[in-house]
Amino acid sequence: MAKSIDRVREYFRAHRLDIEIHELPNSTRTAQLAAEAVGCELGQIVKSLVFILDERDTVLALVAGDRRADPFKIARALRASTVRIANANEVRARTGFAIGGVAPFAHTSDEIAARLVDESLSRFEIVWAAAGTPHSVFPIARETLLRLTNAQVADITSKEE
Ligand code: 5CA
Repeated sequence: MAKSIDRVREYFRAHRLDIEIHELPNSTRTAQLAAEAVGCELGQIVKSLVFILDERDTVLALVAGDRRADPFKIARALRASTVRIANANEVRARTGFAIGGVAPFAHTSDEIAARLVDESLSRFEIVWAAAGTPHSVFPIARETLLRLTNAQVADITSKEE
């Protein structure tokens, strides 16, 4: 199977996107580390978080680095009864990426039931997301991220981290 960063590269090629992946010597496995590594605001880092809906469906939540995803708000947005964060094995099985490097797209499974975007990301024109590894990120216009993921913008976060 292709290396996870190569899946992201291939995704950009397939979508004719001129986006540069930044491979960094320092870890970018958390939003804080990623923000420090690229010198952007913490909120500009997009966390690609995997949730399990009603113990069955996969939900991808794209959340600003300075916010905390709220499972109750995610459940409300999707009219689901239970939503919980996926564990490390589930994240890998459902996206093909390991925690700390989950990209917002180029997943190995296309069985994602819903994609939600934190409305607070509208603060930024350019955001940064993980490129498949805990040492790589890429900048992308928020509008482009919304178009590519076809995600629904919603209030899905609670208090700031
Ligand atoms: N590369 C960075 C910035 S894009 C990144 O991937 N950040 S992240 O926030 O999307 O990935 C870390 C997230 O993984 C944490 O916010 C947390 O929600 C989740 N996480 C970390 N450890 C675990 C774990 N053991 N089980 C489940 N989720 C975890």
